[in-house]
Amino acid sequence: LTSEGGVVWLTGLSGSGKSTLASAAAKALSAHGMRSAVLDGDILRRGLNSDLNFSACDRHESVRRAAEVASMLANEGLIAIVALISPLVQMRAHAREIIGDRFREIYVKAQLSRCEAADVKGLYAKARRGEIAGFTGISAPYEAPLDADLVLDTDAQTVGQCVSALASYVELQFVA
Ligand code: GGZ
Repeated sequence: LTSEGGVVWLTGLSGSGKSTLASAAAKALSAHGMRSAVLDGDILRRGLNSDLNFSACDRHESVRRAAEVASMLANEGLIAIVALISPLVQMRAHAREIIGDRFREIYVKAQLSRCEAADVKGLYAKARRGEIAGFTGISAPYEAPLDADLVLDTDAQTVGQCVSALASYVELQFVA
């Protein structure tokens, strides 16, 4: 399959499953002969975004940088799979502005209570103890998308189901 290049932008709470779905979707697309690249917020923050903190202003900047890189990748014909909390509507609107008509917003939907109960990295507990200031969902806002292009409900569906839904969606949207 030859893809035209595009960006699927995964937004959701910490622990909602964005990173897992992004890397599994990349594998699924590669098995179908499509080239993709994952831009994961957590990983970007170790390098490209290592100068940024979690203030609204710095989060906005991290979104802007990821959008610029994703746009370049899409121009090269790749599917850029972005996994960033990108908590505010305005931040995602800015990403859409940068990327243009190849941008698709994917809501990785999970109840805060479930993300917090699983607390894979122990960050929610730290946030509740006040050891992390401005933690998304606890002490900083998350604005769920009202008009996402695709919703992946990770509470109701298995990882496998979400990955197939995402891979099928990408093929439908971006394969010439
Ligand atoms: C939210 C935080 C915070 C705060 C550290 N708020 O689930 P994780 O742990 O592995 O991934 C999260 C990551 C969020 O980075 P992003 O670049 O995706 O966020 S944003 O788009 O809002 O810029 C989380 C961890 O960093 N983390 N402190 N205060 N998540």
